Amino acid sequence: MGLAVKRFVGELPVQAVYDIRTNILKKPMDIAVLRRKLPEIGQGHVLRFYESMDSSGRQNLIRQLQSLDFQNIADLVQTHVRIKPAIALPAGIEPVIPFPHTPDADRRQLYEDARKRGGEILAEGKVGAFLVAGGQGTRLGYEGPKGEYPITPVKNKPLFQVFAEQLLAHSRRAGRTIPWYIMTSDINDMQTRAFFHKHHFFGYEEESVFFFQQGMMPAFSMDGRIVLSEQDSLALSPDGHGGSLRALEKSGALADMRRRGVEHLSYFQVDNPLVYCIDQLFLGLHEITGSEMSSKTVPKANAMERVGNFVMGDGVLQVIEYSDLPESLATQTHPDGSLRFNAGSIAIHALRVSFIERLNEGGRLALPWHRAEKKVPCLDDRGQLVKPDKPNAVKLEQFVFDAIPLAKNAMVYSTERRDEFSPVKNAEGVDSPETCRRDQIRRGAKWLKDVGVEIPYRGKEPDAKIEISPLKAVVAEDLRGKTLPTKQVKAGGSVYIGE
Ligand code: UD2
Repeated sequence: MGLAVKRFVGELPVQAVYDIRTNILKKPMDIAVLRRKLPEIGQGHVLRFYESMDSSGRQNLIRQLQSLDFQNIADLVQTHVRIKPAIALPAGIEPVIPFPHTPDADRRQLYEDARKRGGEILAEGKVGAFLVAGGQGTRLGYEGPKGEYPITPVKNKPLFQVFAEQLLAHSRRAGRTIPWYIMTSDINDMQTRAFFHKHHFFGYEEESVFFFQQGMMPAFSMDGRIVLSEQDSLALSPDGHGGSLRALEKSGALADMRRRGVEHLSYFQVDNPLVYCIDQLFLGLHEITGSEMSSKTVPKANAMERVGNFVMGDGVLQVIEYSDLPESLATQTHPDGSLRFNAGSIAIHALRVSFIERLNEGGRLALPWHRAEKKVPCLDDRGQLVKPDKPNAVKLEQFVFDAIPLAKNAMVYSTERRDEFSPVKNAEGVDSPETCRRDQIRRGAKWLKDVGVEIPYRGKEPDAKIEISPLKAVVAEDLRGKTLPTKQVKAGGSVYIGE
């Protein structure tokens, strides 16, 4: 039986449904209303075991049902579950030309102005940090919230701490605390909050951290019936990072931003400790170009790398996910052998708050849904749990990058993988804790070498564990002119450059 626990979406209890169309709190649907409404949308079966449940089981199921948008579910069953919607690729797909990492002569002044402007909007309190951490982390095989995962090479700091320290360093520089919005989901919200409390928010100002939960979507059988995972529980999973743009509105986070005067969000994912949570130049370019949603790209590691592809589709900037870009295009090369479609998405964005508000106008977030067929354990008609050996259900998610084609002046900026991207996604192999720690050491070694510290190498790899605290340096330049504890790293040694 599920536990009946009071959970909160932002500041609002889930049981109270906030209607963004009317701006009023709606009375939650009670069991009598659910009994009437569920059959109307073909989902009456979810109450099949209701009579035999204890009160905590009943409360759990009702709470889950109250959080769903019934009309949306009825529509999606028709358009995305019973049928597979065709993937609508644009007719003309061309490569993008991003803003270069290092400016050419024509852009030198623009970049200088942008860096300055980025610093100004931070000092004016117009920037919030936005971390999406609602996902399941299934591939990593870690039980708790992914942000708890210890990832730094010397101190084993968890991902959350890496971000907190970066934001603290930027806040000190800006002369004010940067508001930090953290999206969790029903599967990790309480643990995430408890982890921050246990660690005293890693030194960050608690009042400036705003947790909120994203929505959950049920899995559907291929014929469109919501799957039950227990008698008192739907088979629910987070509604995708695109759901963050709805959850920001529903939770009151956007209203909080308006109150504080936050106009831009710096968006990043929980799995990449190399990310620059705040990047003055990128934010400045985003602001100066009037872009409503900006993105960072890196050249792809190979044609089939599992990252989205920035392309111009029928003249509009967009991301085509790795699984959707036809292989014939993904593998196209220039005469020199380099990839023609080479702009990988590393899921780092800047978004205008006014843009997110616009996307939510009319009460339904204007992003498409993506369908995936999955193996989902489910109850059969007698209430017995069945573990399928082939995909038996449809899951639906929204992706944040689908907002890009809807944004005015959307901008892409090219950066270096070794500086900003090494996610932890898999337990082993590519994008694993091992490769991520290696890349943190490589970056740390490079930063130290640039300021004259001697680094031992074994072949091409630094032969030492190296970690630089974000409180000491968030970018390489921060080390210039600073006193360092050592001028020479010992072979096989371990060096931590703290504050
Ligand atoms: C994502 C992108 C991919 C590339 C890559 C870079 C998708 C579909 N693809 O791949 O194009 O940019 O990242 O690392 O996104 N999350 C939530 N709620 C959800 C789902 C995800 O908060 O409902 C968060 C999750 O906690 C993580 C991030 O989004 O921080 C990435 O999610 P993922 O691991 O599912 O994305 P992935 O690796 O397929």
